[in-house]
Amino acid sequence: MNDVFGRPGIRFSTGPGGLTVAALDSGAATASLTLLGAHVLSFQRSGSRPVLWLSERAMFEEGKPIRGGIPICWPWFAQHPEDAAMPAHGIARTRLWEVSETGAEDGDLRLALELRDEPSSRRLWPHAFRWRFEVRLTDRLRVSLTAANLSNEAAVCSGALHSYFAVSDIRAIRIHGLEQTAYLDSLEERQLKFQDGPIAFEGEVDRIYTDTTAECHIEDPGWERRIGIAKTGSLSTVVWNPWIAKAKRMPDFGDEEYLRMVCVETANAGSDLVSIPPSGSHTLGAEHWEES
Ligand code: TA6
Repeated sequence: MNDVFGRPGIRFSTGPGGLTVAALDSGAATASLTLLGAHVLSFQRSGSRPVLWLSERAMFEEGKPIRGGIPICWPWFAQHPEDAAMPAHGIARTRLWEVSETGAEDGDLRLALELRDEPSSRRLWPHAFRWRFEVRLTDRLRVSLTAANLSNEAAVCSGALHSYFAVSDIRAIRIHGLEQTAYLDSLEERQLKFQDGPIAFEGEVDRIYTDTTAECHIEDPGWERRIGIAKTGSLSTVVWNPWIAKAKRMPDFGDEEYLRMVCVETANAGSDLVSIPPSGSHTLGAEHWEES
């Protein structure tokens, strides 16, 4: 793979679980992703702490989601809208993607992967599709999912770039950008509520902020930094921390790890659905950076 797609700053190797992992080093930052789920595993500015969080108990097995980094939740978010027996968060994150393109110019690295429909996917999602996931690394990380609908009927989708961020202590951080925004509380049957000030955490939080294109910032006093999150093609922002009880119930999540992570997800969820017409496409994009 390195013969075809290797570039200065982009190398492929065999990683955990025997999965193929791409390591990117732009000089200003490093990142890595696995072909399973086109899943970004890490992003870190040179000389700084990791921006993304990855569970120490993450599993690396085809068919299973990886806990942390940026899971691609597509073409549905959370439970399937009609069939609860379907896998949570869609089919993109548990399938093997193929590298389609790489590029490296002056510390600006690009890597693209693609996933096409096949009989096993059409049993779960009855549309022909071509999904392309692109990663760009400078001192910032930019990711985008472009979903092309190759079928001859509209495809109604929801989804998320489900980013897990590393924090010093969930109890000390605040999330800015969603003040004065309505949200659906997933802990209370998606009851509609309203966010007044910055988001603080004193227990499990699982919220779909709706009809928002806002840029968010995670303010982390413990590590004296802010993490920036900007987005395109997204009308929802999902904020999640499992807290104590839910963390204990997840086998791929350490009991104390809830203290060191928070999800701020670039999404279209709840009532913010995306209808992709035949031969049309939709792009969901997220940009992450660190300010110290
Ligand atoms: O981030 C929102 C959410 O839907 C939570 O309800 C929680 O289930 C989380 O995603 C993780 O889902 P997963 O299927 O990866 O365990």
